[in-house]
Amino acid sequence: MVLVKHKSWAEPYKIKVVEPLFITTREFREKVIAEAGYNTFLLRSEDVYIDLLTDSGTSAMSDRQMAGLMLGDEAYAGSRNFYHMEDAIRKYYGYKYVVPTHQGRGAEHIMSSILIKAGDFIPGNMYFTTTKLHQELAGGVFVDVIVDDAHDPNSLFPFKGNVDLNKLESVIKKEGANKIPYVAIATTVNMAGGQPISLENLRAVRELTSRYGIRIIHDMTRVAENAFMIKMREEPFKDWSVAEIVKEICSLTDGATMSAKKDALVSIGGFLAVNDEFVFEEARNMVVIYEGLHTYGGMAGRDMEAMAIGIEESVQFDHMHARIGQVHYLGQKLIEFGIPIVRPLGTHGVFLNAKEFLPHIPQENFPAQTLAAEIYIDSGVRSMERGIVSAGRDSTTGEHRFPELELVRLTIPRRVYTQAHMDVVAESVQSVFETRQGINGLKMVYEPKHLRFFQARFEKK
Ligand code: P70
Repeated sequence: MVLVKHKSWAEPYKIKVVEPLFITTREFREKVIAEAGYNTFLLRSEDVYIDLLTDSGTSAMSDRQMAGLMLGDEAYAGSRNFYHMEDAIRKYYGYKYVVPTHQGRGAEHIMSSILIKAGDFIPGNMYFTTTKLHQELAGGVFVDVIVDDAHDPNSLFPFKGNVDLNKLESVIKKEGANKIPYVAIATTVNMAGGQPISLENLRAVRELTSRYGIRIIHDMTRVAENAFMIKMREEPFKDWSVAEIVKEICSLTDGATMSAKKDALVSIGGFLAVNDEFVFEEARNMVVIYEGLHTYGGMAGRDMEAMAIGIEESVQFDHMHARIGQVHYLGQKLIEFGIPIVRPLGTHGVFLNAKEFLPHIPQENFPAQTLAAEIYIDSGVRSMERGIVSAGRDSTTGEHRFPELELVRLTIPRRVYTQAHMDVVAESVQSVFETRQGINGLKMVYEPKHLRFFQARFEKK
């Protein structure tokens, strides 16, 4: 194959099926966002124009994946599609044993219950909401050991997903290796802005944890995106393929949980994978209680077939180049407009810095929640709060946690929108930015006990 190098990337596909979009009026949007308690999770999808809530389960399938759906073997036990999926996981990720689950949090539940006991500590490269909750429900305490740069939206450090090795070693020395069932490593780090960890850093984490006999459990939800960033930014790996880097990352860890709704390009699905036979046996026992039989774990045969194909597509260079290229296209536009965003740009979305966008709104009045609602009102673009509402309350004091990062995430589904959609999004954010002085904060009027951001309700202050 002759590779012609151009300055621009283009999508490595053409469009075969389209889904119409509808634009509503500002008056209508003001009404429905108020009815939704100013929470974008509570909007009806049909009232949304461009949906950048999440990249989870929202990507477009390829024609090969669609054909795979027709090959679904919906037998209760031993579906042929399970074995295809297991083969793909072994081939591209290298883990030995696979237990399917309905999505990522199903795998987190099982992994946390098996490995964590009351009083344990789990150091990790920044929390993720569902992951941390399952660690806590199993009796553990999450300890953030990510580099300080990750908490600074203006730091240009290229690997904000890196672990601070000194922080990690201090936790091990303070709590004792026997109180640390594993170190949790995410590729990429969602809450930091979709930021990658470097291979050099991961190798150092492996070396340190091996010295203390501690496992590494890998949240591999966006591992191929992380691998692409390593290829682009980490000199020694520039000639490695995305697939080779993915395999190398996985080989440095002992097991993984996966939400296949992201990298692996399916609407629903997940799994946990381990190399340790004991953990595998335990997980196989648990999966039948909470998810389904060990050869489907909550997925239909057709979902598993689509996942097997999606895993292979996810490590293709052209796919990743266009996927991350589109995220960076939007980010670059916003930078040119002078909008405060997290830099360097990450992989699955652009993260607006609500503290700088709305400096007159104190964090207890939810600047990111407010900004997400305002963007929806302006254009019907749906985004997601990733700040104080997502951080929840401290499990001992019951007070709000006040995270450094108060962000609004514009998350890009894979292979779904065009650059023209990105232009409209950027222009909408710009118009909200121009009128920011007139925007006031919110007060919370309903707060669920767990993962409050999903269902909390707000009113204008
Ligand atoms: C998102 C989604 C899911 C996710 C993840 C990482 C790094 C695990 C999971 C859980 C969906 C979501 C979840 C919680 C809050 C908001 C949104 N992330 N690890 O939009 O996987 O959803 O399959 O159970 O990003 O970022 P799953």
